[in-house]
Amino acid sequence: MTTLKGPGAPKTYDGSGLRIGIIHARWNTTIIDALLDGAKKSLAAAGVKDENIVIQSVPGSYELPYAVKQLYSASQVQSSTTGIAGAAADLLGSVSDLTQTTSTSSSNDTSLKTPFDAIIAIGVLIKGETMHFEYIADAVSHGLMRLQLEGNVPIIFGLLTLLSDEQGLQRAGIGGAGKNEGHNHGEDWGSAAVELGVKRKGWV
Ligand code: DLZ
Repeated sequence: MTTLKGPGAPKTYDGSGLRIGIIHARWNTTIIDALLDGAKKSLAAAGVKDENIVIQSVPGSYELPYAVKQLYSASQVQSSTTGIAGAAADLLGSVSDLTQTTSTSSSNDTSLKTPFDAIIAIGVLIKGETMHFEYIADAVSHGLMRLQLEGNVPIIFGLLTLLSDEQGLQRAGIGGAGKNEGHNHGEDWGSAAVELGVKRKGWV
């Protein structure tokens, strides 16, 4: 059934060559865990390999922009330190093409050490009695947007800004008091990470 809301008809992208990072907050853990499962499910369905997914957690949503920045920087450093080995592996790969031998295991190892193709930031903010929610929602949204534009890496916006617990449960597909009502937005975030990760390698 076609719905008015949502990202439209699903398209299939091959995530088997992608490296994806996930940073999630731990506040409101029940909802977070379901969203995380949803994201992992979509990544697996698109062929992203387990060993190419790195998951880290932080206490709350406010910590997401800093953590995303550190995770991405660390993957860039990791990539540059494996650069020589990577170049050697590339060379071995082309030699093996020429001689029609099978590629070495070292080329497989080094191929895992590329910077992340996309990072998913997951947090759940539930409005309380103070202005805390507004400040965190605003700061985190702007922080993540700035990071993806300045860092030139897709950052998937997995921050739910909710007016009630039930809104969050519904958006994690576990609403309706145990009836698993709603739609798991984590699944959409996993798919968005794969699509943007693939497109990032070539828009034209
Ligand atoms: C302090 C706080 C509150 C009240 N509510 C939430 C929330 O609903 N969701 C969330 O992810 N984090 C919350 N936090 C924690 C802050 O994000 C942050 O971890 C602390 O202020 C420490 O920097």
